[in-house]
Amino acid sequence: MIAGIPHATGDKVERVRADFPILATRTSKGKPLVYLDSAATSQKPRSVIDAISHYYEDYNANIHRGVYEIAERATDAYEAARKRAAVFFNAASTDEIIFTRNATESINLVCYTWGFEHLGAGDGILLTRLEHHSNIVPWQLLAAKTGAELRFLELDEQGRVALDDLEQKLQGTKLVAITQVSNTLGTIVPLEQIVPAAHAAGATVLVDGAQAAPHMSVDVQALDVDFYAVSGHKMLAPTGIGILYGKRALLEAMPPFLAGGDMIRRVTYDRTTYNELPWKFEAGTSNIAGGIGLGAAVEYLEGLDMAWVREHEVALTAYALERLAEVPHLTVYGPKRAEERGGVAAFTMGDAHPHDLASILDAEGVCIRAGHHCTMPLHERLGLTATARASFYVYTTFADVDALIEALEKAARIFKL
Ligand code: 7TS
Repeated sequence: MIAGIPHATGDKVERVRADFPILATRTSKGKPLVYLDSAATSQKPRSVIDAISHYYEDYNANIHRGVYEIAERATDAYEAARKRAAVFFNAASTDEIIFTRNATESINLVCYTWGFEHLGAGDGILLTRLEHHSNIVPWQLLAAKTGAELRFLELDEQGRVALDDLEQKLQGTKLVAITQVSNTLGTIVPLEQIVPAAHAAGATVLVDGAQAAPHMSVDVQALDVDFYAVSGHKMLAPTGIGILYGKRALLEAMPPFLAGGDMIRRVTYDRTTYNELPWKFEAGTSNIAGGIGLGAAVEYLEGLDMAWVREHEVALTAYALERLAEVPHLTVYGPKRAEERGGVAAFTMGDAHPHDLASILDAEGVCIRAGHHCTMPLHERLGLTATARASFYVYTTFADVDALIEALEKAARIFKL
């Protein structure tokens, strides 16, 4: 047992934890909550919860229409959140930030607008073997309708993306749609190598940032991605709000996705002209509270500093990998070095079923996810049907990792491993 790696960020984590009301709660069995499922969804700080209640209690009104005071306040707060997100991701302009429901909707928006306009028979769509179902299934649907073809970048023995045949796979590829961080193996995908090569080959690049945006500093201009998809709920914001970043020229040329109120400039019974960006892609009444909550979440993350967030998670992941290696019969999947991964660790323990493991851990107050984590094809490639997965965030402590290990050792005794 390692008695805790020296870790300069420890005091700060304790201060962070105090901002998350749920972390002070106990399970029905009286156990302190050890939340290790942040890759599924993050917990929410008090400032986000307050921003949402404040909206409903003080200035609830629909946006972009009312001329009265609270309607204007609601519109201003919602648009201020968009502006904050634009700065956070370093978009060239606030208009390039489209609010969606989540990363899944962001990817579907690109698929059904840009994708169906630009991809046809024989065109390549290049993914990695790491992708979440959200970044596979839309392209399969498109391929089935258009005759476009899915291709995949393979993985090495540590689950890192192999780039040796990148140039070859880019030939005839019109879209590269890849995750930045794997939600299962934790692999960080080398966008700095893939994006320039994709552009040189004439391909457009969509990045699924669901597991990256919450955990590291993301600069969409420096990355030079064409589209970037984000889920708010994984980065301290409420559920039901996400972002699609897109380069302005691409967004302007794209047809609308959903049609209805708010996305129009002028409608007659015969025809419609569309609103300008970003509202062209935001039909119907928006998730106003969600947008305002996302603004508060971004503000909170800015206050923490994304460089610290990443440093904290690398330290935690390194510690978790060392400690998990001590547990008998346990196999962790993905890159060996913490620096090459996000804060997730998927593992199996002997032939114990991951769901049984998760249930035993639950009795100890330790929340992990078990299953295929919406990466069934990846699990199949690893020869697995399911894994158990612990995932970390800004409020996770070394003590949480210790609690995980202790609960796993207990499970090993129960399974007589
Ligand atoms: N892309 C990646 C890489 C993800 O990890 C997820 C969600 C999504 C897309 C979809 O996000 P959504 O907010 O649109 O649903 N991943 C997980 C997970 O790992 N456990 O629960 C959800």
